[in-house]
Amino acid sequence: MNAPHETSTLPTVSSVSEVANAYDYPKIGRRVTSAAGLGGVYHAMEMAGKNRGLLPLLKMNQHGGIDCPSCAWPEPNQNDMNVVEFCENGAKAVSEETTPDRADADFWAKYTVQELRDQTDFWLGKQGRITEPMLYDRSTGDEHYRPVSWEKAFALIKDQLKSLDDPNQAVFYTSGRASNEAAYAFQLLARRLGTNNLPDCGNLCHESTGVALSSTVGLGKGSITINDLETTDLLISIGQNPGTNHPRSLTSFKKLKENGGKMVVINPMPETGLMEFKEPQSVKGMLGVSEKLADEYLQVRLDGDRAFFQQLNRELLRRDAIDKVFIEKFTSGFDATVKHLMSLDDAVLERGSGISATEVSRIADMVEKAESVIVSWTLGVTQHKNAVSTLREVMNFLLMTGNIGKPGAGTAPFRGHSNVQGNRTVGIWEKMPPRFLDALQDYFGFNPPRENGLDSVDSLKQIRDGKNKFFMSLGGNLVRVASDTSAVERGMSQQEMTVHLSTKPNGAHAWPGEKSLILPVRARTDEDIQATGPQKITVENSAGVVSASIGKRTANNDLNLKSEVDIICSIGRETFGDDFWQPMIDDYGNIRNAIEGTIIGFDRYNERIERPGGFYLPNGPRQRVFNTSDGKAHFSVNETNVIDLPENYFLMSTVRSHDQYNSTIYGLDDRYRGVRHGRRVVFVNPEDLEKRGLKDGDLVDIVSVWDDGERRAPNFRVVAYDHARDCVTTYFPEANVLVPLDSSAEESNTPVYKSVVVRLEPLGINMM
Ligand SMILES: Nc1nc2c(c(=O)[nH]1)N[C@H]1C(S)=C(S)[C@@H](COP(=O)(O)OP(=O)(O)OC[C@H]3O[C@@H](n4cnc5c(=O)[nH]c(N)nc54)[C@H](O)[C@@H]3O)O[C@H]1N2
Ligand SMILES: Nc1nc2c(c(=O)[nH]1)N[C@H]1C(S)=C(S)[C@@H](COP(=O)(O)OP(=O)(O)OC[C@H]3O[C@@H](n4cnc5c(=O)[nH]c(N)nc54)[C@H](O)[C@@H]3O)O[C@H]1N2
Ligand SMILES: [Mo]
Repeated sequence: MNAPHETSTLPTVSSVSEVANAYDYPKIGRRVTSAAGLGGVYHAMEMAGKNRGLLPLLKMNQHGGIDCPSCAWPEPNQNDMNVVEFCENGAKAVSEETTPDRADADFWAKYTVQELRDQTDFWLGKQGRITEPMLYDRSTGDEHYRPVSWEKAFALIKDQLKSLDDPNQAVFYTSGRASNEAAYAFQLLARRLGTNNLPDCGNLCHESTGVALSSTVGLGKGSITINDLETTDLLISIGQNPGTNHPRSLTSFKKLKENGGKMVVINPMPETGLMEFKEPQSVKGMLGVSEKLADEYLQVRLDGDRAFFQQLNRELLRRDAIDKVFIEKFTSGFDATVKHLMSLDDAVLERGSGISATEVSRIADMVEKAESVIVSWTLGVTQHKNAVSTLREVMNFLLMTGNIGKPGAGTAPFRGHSNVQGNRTVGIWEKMPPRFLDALQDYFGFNPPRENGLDSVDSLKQIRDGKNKFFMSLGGNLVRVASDTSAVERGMSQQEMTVHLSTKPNGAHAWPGEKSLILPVRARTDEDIQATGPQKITVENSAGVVSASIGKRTANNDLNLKSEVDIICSIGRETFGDDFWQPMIDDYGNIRNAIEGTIIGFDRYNERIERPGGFYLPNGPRQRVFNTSDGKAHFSVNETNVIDLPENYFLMSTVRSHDQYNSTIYGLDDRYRGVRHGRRVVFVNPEDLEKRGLKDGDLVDIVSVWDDGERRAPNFRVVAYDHARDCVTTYFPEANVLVPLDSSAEESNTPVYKSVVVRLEPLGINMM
């Protein structure tokens, strides 16, 4: 057996006091069981006040203001806007950007790269905004990053790009916070160099959604508007924790309930934000009165959603509760689906989902009564081995009931990063269609590469295997958020050059290539003035609405930062000498003209973003137009694939706490799950604890077993929790070390972060 793949920097411990010294020390208390409310706004204001971030907050998500850099939740109609349209976690995101703390030259002089490796992401992020460009050069023997001029930084990147034998030795990664303008410039840089290696965080997130929706309804995006959500008869929410990750959606859930709609929640954990709600801006909410959200809660087994939708679809077929007119007119493949569904075994499906026939029948009753149904989902569905089939089964459900392309009905994948959907629209994709590449060629006059590039997982394999020379990251923190942490760390540092466009220090900076540049950027909240005056940027939300965002002047404007567009286009200008780069820096309207000239749906782009609320991109499924091979929406046949566990093993999911934004750790609490002061916790059903001889408070190592050896994440405190049986949940990114790069979903290649087979190995220490 190979050596365990553990994170090298974590010590093992043998007593409670050692735990307290070596790790954060989680304490478990009472859960806060209704989301938002005065508490939420109080927490938000507290952080904002401390960090002088109040001004940007008040302009957040308003016309002429800043689009919130946190999640991709759509803005309500301008008339429905609240005076303050932001949530606690949006406030945290803004106050992280507007922080007065500085990671300046002294900070980088104080810590060697090795010392940075020993720090947590929480500590790194708390050091504050990076103040000037920094260079690390291993060949000098100096173990520190040192200040470097922008000119020298661009010249070094030019030399490196010119020295590659093959442009495919370069990888250009994007995190979904980048604006449409920065993302478009970034894909142009990669394709000008000659590679389609444009992985993005979307590969790790909603790729399964994109694949399933494109193949069934011909567009890889959701079909609903915010108004649909608020007026639907029935919302089925699967695998999401909106109280933490899309808090502004709770206002729409509440409107849905006020309008008489019902909610079904499918989740292995009864997440606070889905069960009860207090609206911070209403009198009742201020008085602390909470309202019930979920009408039905199904405690599904991890990866059990496919089996559940097969149970439900069978039940609806048995009842003949289907929309025959819709099926006949708009779909193909129905008969094969019926035949397959009817051949399945109820007992196997029930074992797969953990949901009883009685529960299925109750949900079928609700579906039968509803004139319109929406299914919403996020990562609890997309990050499994057979996630694409699960979503195709969800589509079978919506298609057989005719719930697509009519008011109050359709698909609602809640996107992650605030502009992850827009990045993809404007060309951040390793396999953009030939139509786009042709348009790029016509517009800019160079010949873009035609073969597909690498997605995130395949890029990381190339990096791990020592075959990649240049890595550039437009935001994000791929080292921390990817699978197989230690292998990725080693791979990153084997490269000739790594370049990070970042706001604050993060784990990726601690694993530099031979040469490494940290190029500090203006964030979305910062004012951005170029030759033609203040610049706006644009973003697309989960509902396909494109709107503008303008930063405001803050103390950060005095730092030696550049905008992402400026940095990327300057690299393009210096490296290739083309005359199209500088005008794009001087006026971002020129980038929007290029987007309009190369991508469908952006006519009169510069004009239409001036409208309050922006504009909708075309959406076929919303109009029952299906851009598939036969112009119909496709039914599909999906295998059941129940994961059977060896004795004493669990299925493990990795999720976000309430105090984090992916690898940015805002704080060490997760008050909705009752956790304080720590993150190394694993939530387990009390009956499972008893069955396996474990107790609440036990310290355990989490171990996963693979063909190439075991992977171990040490020292997690067991927390007895109302969790689906035989399944456990812990936090990402601490547990990413347990997932091999090779464990990724069929078709979408998204890492399997939510159904990892693990055992819990007790260390003989109890922390109660
Ligand atoms: N504040 C804040 N906001 C964020 C983020 C953040 O880190 N912090 N991240 C952003 C990003 S990039 C994204 S992609 C989104 C992520 O948004 P979410 O998908 O809400 O994020 P997770 O925390 O991974 O939560 C997954 C949920 O799915 C459930 N789940 C896990 N496995 C299964 C399963 O097999 N079946 C079902 N039915 N449920 C399951 C978990 O219990 C949990 O409730 O949020 C975005 N918004
Ligand atoms: N186990 C497990 N792993 C997961 C997931 C999971 O659920 N479980 N979820 C996956 C998902 S959905 C995603 S999206 C990825 C997240 O992957 P990423 O998007 O790569 O990671 P983030 O942590 O969001 O990136 C944070 C960094 O972005 C930089 N940053 C912040 N704002 C800006 C800005 O305005 N401009 C620039 N240039 N940089 C900025 C900061 O330096 C910060 O350190 O993680 C994935 N990994
Ligand atoms: Mo994401």
